[in-house]
Amino acid sequence: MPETAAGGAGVPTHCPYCALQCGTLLSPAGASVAVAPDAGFPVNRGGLCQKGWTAAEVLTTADRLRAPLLRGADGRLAPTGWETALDAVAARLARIRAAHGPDAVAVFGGGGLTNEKAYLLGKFARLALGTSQIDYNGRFCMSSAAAAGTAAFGVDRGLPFPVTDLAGAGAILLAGANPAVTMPPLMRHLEGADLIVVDPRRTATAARAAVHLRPAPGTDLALALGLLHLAVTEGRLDGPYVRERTTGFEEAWQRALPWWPERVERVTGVAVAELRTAVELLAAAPRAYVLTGRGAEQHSKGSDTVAALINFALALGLPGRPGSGFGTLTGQGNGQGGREHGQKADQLPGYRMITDPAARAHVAAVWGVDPGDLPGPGRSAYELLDALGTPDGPRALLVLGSNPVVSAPRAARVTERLRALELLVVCDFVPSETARLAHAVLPVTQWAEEEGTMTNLEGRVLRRRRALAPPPGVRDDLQVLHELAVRLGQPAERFPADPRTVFEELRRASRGGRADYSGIRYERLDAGEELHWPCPDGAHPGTPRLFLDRFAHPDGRARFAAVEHRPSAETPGGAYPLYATTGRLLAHYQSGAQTRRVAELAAAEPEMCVEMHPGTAARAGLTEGARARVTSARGSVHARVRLSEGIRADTVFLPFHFPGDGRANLLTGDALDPRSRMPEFKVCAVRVEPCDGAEE
Ligand SMILES: Nc1nc2c(c(=O)[nH]1)N[C@H]1C(S)=C(S)[C@@H](COP(=O)(O)OP(=O)(O)OC[C@H]3O[C@@H](n4cnc5c(=O)[nH]c(N)nc54)[C@H](O)[C@@H]3O)O[C@H]1N2
Ligand SMILES: Nc1nc2c(c(=O)[nH]1)N[C@H]1C(S)=C(S)[C@@H](COP(=O)(O)OP(=O)(O)OC[C@H]3O[C@@H](n4cnc5c(=O)[nH]c(N)nc54)[C@H](O)[C@@H]3O)O[C@H]1N2
Ligand code: SF4
Ligand SMILES: [Mo]
Repeated sequence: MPETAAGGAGVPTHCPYCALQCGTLLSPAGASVAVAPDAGFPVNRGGLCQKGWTAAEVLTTADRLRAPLLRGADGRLAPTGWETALDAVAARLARIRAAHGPDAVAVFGGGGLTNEKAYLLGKFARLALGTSQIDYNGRFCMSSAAAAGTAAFGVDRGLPFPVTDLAGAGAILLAGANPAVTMPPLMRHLEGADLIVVDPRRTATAARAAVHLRPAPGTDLALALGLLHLAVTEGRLDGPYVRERTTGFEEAWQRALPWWPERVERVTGVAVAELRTAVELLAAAPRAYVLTGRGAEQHSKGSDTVAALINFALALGLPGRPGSGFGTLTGQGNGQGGREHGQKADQLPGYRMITDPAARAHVAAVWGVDPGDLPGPGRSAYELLDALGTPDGPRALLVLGSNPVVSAPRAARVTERLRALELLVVCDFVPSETARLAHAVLPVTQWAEEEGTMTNLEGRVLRRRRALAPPPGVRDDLQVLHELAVRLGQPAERFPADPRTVFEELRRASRGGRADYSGIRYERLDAGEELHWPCPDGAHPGTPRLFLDRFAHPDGRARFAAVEHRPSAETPGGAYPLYATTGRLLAHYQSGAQTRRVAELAAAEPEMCVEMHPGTAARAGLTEGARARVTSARGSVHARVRLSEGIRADTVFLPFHFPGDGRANLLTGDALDPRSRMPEFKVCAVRVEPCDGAEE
């Protein structure tokens, strides 16, 4: 067993939460395990955040699901045996499919699932159910950056370089990312650089910045056009790089030309002098990076915003230059791998497009079916949820690895649609808010109880290892898919339940695709090899750095994009005078299904809060700690006021980690990015008022 920093031993694996996938060592501790950081893993170098340290607590949480649940005639969920539950679920899926066609059954996956689970889930949907209706929560997370990255570079890998490269940078622009809260151990790689943080709030990350640009929510596209404008007019364009390594500069420049700095200041609220400083710091640094997070991406123009930031980075000659670059901080534990193996509506494994005849032929051959048997593209995540239980929409839904009652936009509508289903099946290890609505709940294993692989934000493929026997009564997600597939008439060997066997098939399915895993094997990972995809054969060392010689388009060049600024779907005015934006707190993860069950984390952030400027609060008659009602055109949220001098006076911020009437998504709307279908989580118009006790 490897040594921990403290000299102990343990099973090497990775944190169950975010895409940093910090290395951890698990050692036995009573009925559970103790977590220690793995000092030998370069990404976290011995660091963990509070969530990582306390992750083991969820393994033994008091309300852990330990038996399948079926909703009975009395309307209550009651425990039952596995055979009964699987038979009932399969029979009802088959009945709905037979009566209404395969698209009447749908699947919703997650970016936290291992590569093996994501792969088998996509195969299960396309073959066992025969449905086109599968998408996943990564649509809410990475889709805008993925769309823009693919268009610009020919391939979407969040960071096309290892995080350790960031340590050599002189300047780093962080557009809408708050890693001091969302990936704390990443900050150690950013210590040497001047940070330029773009965020409407003075976050913990902004507090460490050389320059903090504070645009109004939803105006990053104008800001990025202004940065490109300044880069050119200040003589900072890297002409030789643009000529040799890119195409489309002229068209992009024509769009940026009218975005002179004073106009950008009027639209964004960011002072001209600060814009100039930002460009100067990035252009003057011998090594520099532009990185994006959800703040710039979760908009109805998120993919154009990322494209505009890529344009700026290309103008400075950063992408594909050693020690410099452009990247996106992927969010969920397997946010990267989760978008490569076919759980997305428009994709097949290997990051192939489902509409591409050659891709269909390749995957169909690996699956032993006719390409004509594979369905076409389905609805995107929000469109799928919005269609549930409607006359043309799915009547049954299987959820693995998401809690959309809390995390989907326009949550009241989505909850109503989930309630309208004939059959909702949720695989989870805790009774999430979504599981509580289900007709059948199937209890599954957790990270420390299972084997598999994850792909972190750098495209590095990692082994998740079992350190603990699962409690009696729970099964692995792969086993559940296997059992259901067999009951739906599939040959057993087509749906292996063993992760290694699934990975072997995934390798073949990915061969020749954009995300090629064919040279990666458990044996190589277990021997300590550091493998980043693409890794096209068994002797290939993997690709930690992409684009050094060429971009992934056929001509080897990166593409500038001609993009225009446009307003958000909803802007403040009238009855809703403030911007509301949403995001994360340090102590909680996502919908909170896991972290709200950890005592220390729940104590750190026990309830919903709204961050607002003291002046804005005073005008609304609110003080620190007061209970407030935040209302948008969709609904109201109750939250405790948290004052901050560092947030724009026209903006309030709400975390989305809380359930019930604390759900930030009761406020958000259904506007989608036309290209990525990303919801506009980061902008809606609200009013904030005191909430009298009677309402609570
Ligand atoms: N503690 C914690 N860590 C996490 C997670 C978690 O739930 N909790 N989730 C993981 C996942 S899945 C993800 S996707 C990542 C997300 O990681 P981040 O992208 O860092 O997180 P967010 O808080 O969603 O958004 C970042 C910042 O965007 C700002 N912002 C809001 N609107 C705008 C805008 O219009 N423009 C700009 N420029 N900024 C804006 C917010 O104020 C916020 O500080 O975190 C991962 N890590
Ligand atoms: N307003 C607002 N809304 C947002 C965002 C925002 O910034 N603002 N961010 C969006 C983003 S970036 C994301 S990623 C989404 C995330 O939101 P969700 O998709 O809801 O993510 P989680 O809360 O992680 O939900 C995962 C669920 O699956 C379970 N689970 C975890 N691992 C497994 C597994 O291996 N198998 C199975 N079967 N179950 C598992 C967990 O217990 C939990 O119930 O939220 C989005 N929603
Ligand atoms: S930063 Fe992310 S991966 Fe690391 S310990 Fe925290 S939640 Fe886990
Ligand atoms: Mo995410």
